Amino acid sequence: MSAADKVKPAASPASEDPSAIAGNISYHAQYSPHFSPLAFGPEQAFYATAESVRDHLLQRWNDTYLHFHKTDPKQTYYLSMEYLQGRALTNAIGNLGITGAYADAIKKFGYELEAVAGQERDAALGNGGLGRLASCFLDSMATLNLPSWGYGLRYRYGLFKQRIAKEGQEEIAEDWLDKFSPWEIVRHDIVYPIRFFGHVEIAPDGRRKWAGGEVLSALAYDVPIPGYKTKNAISLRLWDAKATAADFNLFQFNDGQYESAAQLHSRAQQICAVLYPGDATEEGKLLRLKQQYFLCSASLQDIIFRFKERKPDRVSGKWSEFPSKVAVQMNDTHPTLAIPELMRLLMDEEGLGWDEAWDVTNKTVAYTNHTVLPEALEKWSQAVMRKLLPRHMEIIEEIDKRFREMVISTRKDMEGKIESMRVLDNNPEKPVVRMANLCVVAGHTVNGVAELHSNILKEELFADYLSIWPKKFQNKTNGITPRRWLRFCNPELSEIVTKWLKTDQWTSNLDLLTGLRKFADDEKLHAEWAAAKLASKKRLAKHVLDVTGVTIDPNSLFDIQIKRIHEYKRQLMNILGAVYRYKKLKEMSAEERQKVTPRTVMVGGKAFATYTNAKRIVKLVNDVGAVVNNDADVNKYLKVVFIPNYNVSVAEVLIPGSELSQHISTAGMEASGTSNMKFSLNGCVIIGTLDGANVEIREEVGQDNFFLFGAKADQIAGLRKERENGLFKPDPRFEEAKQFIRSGAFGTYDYTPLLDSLEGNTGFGRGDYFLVGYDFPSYIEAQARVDEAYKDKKKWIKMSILNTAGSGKFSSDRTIDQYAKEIWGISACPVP
Ligand code: GLG
Repeated sequence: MSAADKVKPAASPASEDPSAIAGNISYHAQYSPHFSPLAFGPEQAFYATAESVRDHLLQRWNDTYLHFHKTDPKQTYYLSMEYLQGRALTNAIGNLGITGAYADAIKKFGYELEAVAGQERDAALGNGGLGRLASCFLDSMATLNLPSWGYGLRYRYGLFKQRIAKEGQEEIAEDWLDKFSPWEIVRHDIVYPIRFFGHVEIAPDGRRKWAGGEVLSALAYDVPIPGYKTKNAISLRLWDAKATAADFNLFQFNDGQYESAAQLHSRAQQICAVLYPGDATEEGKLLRLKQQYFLCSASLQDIIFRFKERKPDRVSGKWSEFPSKVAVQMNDTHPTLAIPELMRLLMDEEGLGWDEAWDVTNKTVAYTNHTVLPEALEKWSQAVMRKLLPRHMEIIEEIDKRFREMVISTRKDMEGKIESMRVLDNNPEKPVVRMANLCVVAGHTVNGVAELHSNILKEELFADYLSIWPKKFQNKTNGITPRRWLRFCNPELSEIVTKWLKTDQWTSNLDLLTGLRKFADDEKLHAEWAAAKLASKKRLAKHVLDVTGVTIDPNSLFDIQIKRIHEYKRQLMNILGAVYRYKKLKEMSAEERQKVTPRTVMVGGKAFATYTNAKRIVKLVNDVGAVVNNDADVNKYLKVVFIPNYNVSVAEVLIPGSELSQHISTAGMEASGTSNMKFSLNGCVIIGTLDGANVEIREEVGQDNFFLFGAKADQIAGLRKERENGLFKPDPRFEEAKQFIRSGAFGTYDYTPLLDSLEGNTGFGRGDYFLVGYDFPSYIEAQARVDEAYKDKKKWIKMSILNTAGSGKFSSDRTIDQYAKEIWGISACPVP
């Protein structure tokens, strides 16, 4: 039956009355030409509903754009290779305050809102925390009415979709655009040329000019981002790469040379095909660099266009005004090319001299570092850079030269440090450009993402620069949006919080959660809290059954670790712990087992396609699960489940249902972590090391409400040295767990190389670099404390409440407010 058979279409966009909304949905079902008009199943209902919501968003988007245009405030542009937006429908109507109206409207078609919302595919244009952080930031920027936009790329196939097969993880292309995304608005008038390769010429006026090579177009797609309870809606502008009809060689095509006829078209398609294409080959490296430049160039041309658009009488003599109107934030080093690109545009296109262009660039750009892992600090081959971006390479060389001269002339004492501080590493075997150094040298501010991490940046990674620019370095502890990560994903708990605080203002003022502390012993609250948790656990159990076929017991302790799979995050320690637990359970008598706290261990996350050990870990979790879950002796007391294809919408089911979550990285290695904040906010207790934001979470929720174990950051180097010197003595429990796996208890797959990485004192793939062996005993002991604590239901619920109550600091509204005031110098610009 068609939508119009049920509800008469009425084209009244942006109404908040359920009947009018239903009419608008019906209108979209018929006149938005995506599906044939007769069928109206849940999928069609989703797309028509989303398009109807988009009408609301567009209205706000337009009003906001116009308001910013008229008031001409200083605006922030957030440049990020990743955004993990997840689903948008529930979030959009929630932020707009029209959830009830939409639920009623959808009922008129015979559907439930939740089922319709469940049809949406995740926009998964990211990899992990860095991408999800960017998405939380957009939500807070809009909510705080800040003049700010995000820029990114419109990857057709995202990162990848994870499937678990017999051999372990398989990657398949993400299908979020297989139909279409109802949230993006293509802007056919926003197109910029992007050049690659070519050479540098001297123009008649003496300016340097980049010419030749190949030129593609960047086309803008806008995703409106509504703020919570405000009229403001900002933009996430995603660039797609295009070639034009003029690039299509009709002559060749008619001659049967189909591939060469459309060569530029296929190169354009490669640019936005996937996030982080494999970079083992030279082609792969070149493609990644192209992507980065594509994002930077399109965004900066657009930013300059808007700078001029807002005041057309701004003459070129006024470029000094640029930094008072524009702030550019580089999310990690991926958008570093924004620096030489802004220099190039200012000098070659706008005619500024070096000093003036440098001054403008320096006052405009700032850099956030998200990791201290050396392999993640990008370095690009100078040869590749020179070939793809010859003019930028000249500019980078000049930046490097001037930096060296500055240090030599002003800081004699630093001379010995210059080589490691330089932008260029001219090692003749492998000359590279160090992107992080370029960011530090050119940016006005550099920040880390949690206190501990920012201190490591100042004391270690960037210590030499600190003595030159003591004021350049800041901390901005990460945050998460309380809208998506409590209000909308956990309605049961949200209602309880609102009821006990007697206000729902916590949704935009998360510090109010401390008001729960005084009820932490209240039995009525305990009963409600436990009931909400159980409801979420049941929903989670259903998800697990649906995607894995494994039945889990909602009365067992739900223990979750979800994040990208990486050796430093130590999922291997988690699974070794589960293996040890399993072995002990096997050794117990039936009576002894009855005293054990039943536990369901869940692990989820994607392993990068070429990261072999990470993939082995995924396989191991699955293999352990297959044995444990089918072992009738013990599976009442332990289940181990790998949750496939972890993404934002899966997290929205898992986090509310969690009771214990693991944030167990080697201290000093996890810059911040943000899922730790989400868990804690949802009343989940953390077992973790003193790493990243764990340190601050523990401070806020209280040390009694956090299970701490493991070495501290300042011990790690010493422990590694000790190990190198052969002084490490492994605990028998650690040996036992490894030996059990080696014995073949979990199947025939060869785990030797994975386990060997934990053996020996040093060496590539050996030597237990992440100190699993060192921390294992204290980890097992902390887990035993968890088991004991869980037996005391009252105590556990109190811990849970105090976790939520102590989460106020971790709102991304707080984080963004600090960025706005302390880095960007922007202020709120609400649409009246
Ligand atoms: C990083 C880090 C995380 C951090 C996130 C956001 O590994 O610790 O929470 O960025 O700052 N690359 C990442 O995902």
